[in-house]
Amino acid sequence: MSVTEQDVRGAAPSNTPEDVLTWVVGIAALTTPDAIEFSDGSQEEWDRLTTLMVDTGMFVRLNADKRPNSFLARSLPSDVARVESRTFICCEKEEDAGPTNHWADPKAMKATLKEKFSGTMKGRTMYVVPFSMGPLGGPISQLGIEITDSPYVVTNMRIMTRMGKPALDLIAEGKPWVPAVHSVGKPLAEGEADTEWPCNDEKYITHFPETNEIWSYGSGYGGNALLGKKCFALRIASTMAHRDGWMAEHMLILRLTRESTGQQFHVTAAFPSACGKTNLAMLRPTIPGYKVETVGDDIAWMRPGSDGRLYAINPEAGFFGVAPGTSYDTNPMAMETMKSNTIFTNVALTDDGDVWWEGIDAPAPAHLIDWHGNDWSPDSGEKAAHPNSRFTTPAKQCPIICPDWEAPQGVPVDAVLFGGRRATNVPLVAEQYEPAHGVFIGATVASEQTAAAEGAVGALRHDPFAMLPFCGYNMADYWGHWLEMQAKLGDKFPKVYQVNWFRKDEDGKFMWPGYGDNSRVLDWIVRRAAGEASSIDGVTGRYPKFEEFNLDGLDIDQAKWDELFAIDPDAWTAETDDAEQYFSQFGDHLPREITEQLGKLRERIAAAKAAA
Ligand code: O2Y
Ligand code: MN
Repeated sequence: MSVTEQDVRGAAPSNTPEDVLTWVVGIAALTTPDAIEFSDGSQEEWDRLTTLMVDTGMFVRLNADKRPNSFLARSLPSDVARVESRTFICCEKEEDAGPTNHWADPKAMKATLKEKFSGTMKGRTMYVVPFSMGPLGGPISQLGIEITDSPYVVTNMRIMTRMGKPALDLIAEGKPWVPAVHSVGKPLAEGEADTEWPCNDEKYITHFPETNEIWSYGSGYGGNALLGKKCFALRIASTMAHRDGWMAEHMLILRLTRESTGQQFHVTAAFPSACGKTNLAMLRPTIPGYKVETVGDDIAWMRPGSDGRLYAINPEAGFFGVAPGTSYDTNPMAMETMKSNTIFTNVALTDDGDVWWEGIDAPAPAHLIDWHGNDWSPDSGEKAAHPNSRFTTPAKQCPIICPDWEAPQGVPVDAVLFGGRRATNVPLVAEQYEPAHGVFIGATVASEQTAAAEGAVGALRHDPFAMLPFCGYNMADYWGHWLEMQAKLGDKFPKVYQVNWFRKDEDGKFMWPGYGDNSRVLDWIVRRAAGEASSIDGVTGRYPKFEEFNLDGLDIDQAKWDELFAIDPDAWTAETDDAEQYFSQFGDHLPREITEQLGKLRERIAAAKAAA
């Protein structure tokens, strides 16, 4: 017997508004689950669902002495990452999705989804998960409700969002909410046993920006299934922000406090995947004088405050970080955060019930259970943890979480950084010449692909504003929105910086130590914001002066410094030709200011060539 309207009304908390009930009844009629639960976000619910998943084999309970209240899940090899090729923006006009998104006609996609979701929850429980992105009731926060047939999703959402009763209470007060429907796409026949990772080979991650709806089918993993994150907080939120005059960005948020004066500075930073964003979000400075605290590691929602400055919140409540490469050496704060209350996905299991992955501090043990659930030894010849294996862990457990990370009004932003993984051409740091140049810097972000990403290793992928997979509308219109926000805030809009930690020398060695030493770059940026440091005009922007930059304790002399900032005019001519070609796909949507900035860059290259 599948869930009836009476069942929905019986399961719903008494204050559930009629519009929510009507929606849930409709989805239940379509998907025909066997049971229904409204998530309240309680400890009792977490304990019950985690125990249920341990019993069904979806979760392994980790050793309670080593990793209290923590679990391991293993997905199917066909469901290990976001699937950009199956991610759709469904708006009336194709050009509003733009050339960098997969567009689908909303009516046609709704018809497909109706077919796919029909009976998809049979044999399963439907969970109704109210959640808030951002602090509950905050002026920049937004509400949503995810319907899902995956208890894995419910428990992950409890970590990643403010989920349950308090969010439903706000919805009951009449606050707007975004409906999000998720199914793993694996109905169970009468008496059929469930698998450890139910999913479907066919996947649809769909967004309807004109009606603020999300429908996701076929995957149980990460960004495909935890719909508050990439689907809501970036794709749908970017379209809401475009309409309503705010910004939804793929950016970490950091606070730097000067220990001598207590002065605070906040920077946001956007990086494509595999550029060490989580490490920067939890940076341990190698230079004295600063306390660095984490506000967010992945997404920033920003709005102008009453003082005309831009204020940022982290809409999430947890970190969904990549495990491989994370260690006490590379990111001790992440390691401390995930000591308890954490869900691991696709890492290896040690014989004493703890987790292991490539790049963790400990050498590979003689025996592990790998992410497929098979016996593994160091000479197995395969990775024990999947390269995209993850930890889902509460942000509040981070030892350097900023005391204001949940401030409803956010933190005022002093600078915005854009980076990529670039072995050549791009200097360590460059400051914008003018606001439109800042947008040009963001629009030309590109990064070399690593093994963890879809695409050929080493190939350069354009990833404007690190938003390529996450912008819910035409990318060129998004650049136009940035220009409008800059015009609105005038000189209160934070300055933009291009950074590159990954430049290599002729021998293929990294020229910059990176990690904690990136605090030296932040120090210069903060001193620029405070009006204390000067700069030199260069081809790609304003550069720091060698003598003013804190290189204490590093083996970087003037010659090495010059290499870090070297510009080869011919290589940069090729960069501009490539940018021009990339921009051409946007046709009339490309803001005039971007073309102007390309012209100005070409003039600076020509001047550098003439001077050489
Ligand atoms: O593969 C996934 O589903 C997760 S992707 C992800 C997770 C956390 C933060 N950022 C990302 C990303 O791809 O930018
Ligand atoms: Mn991200």
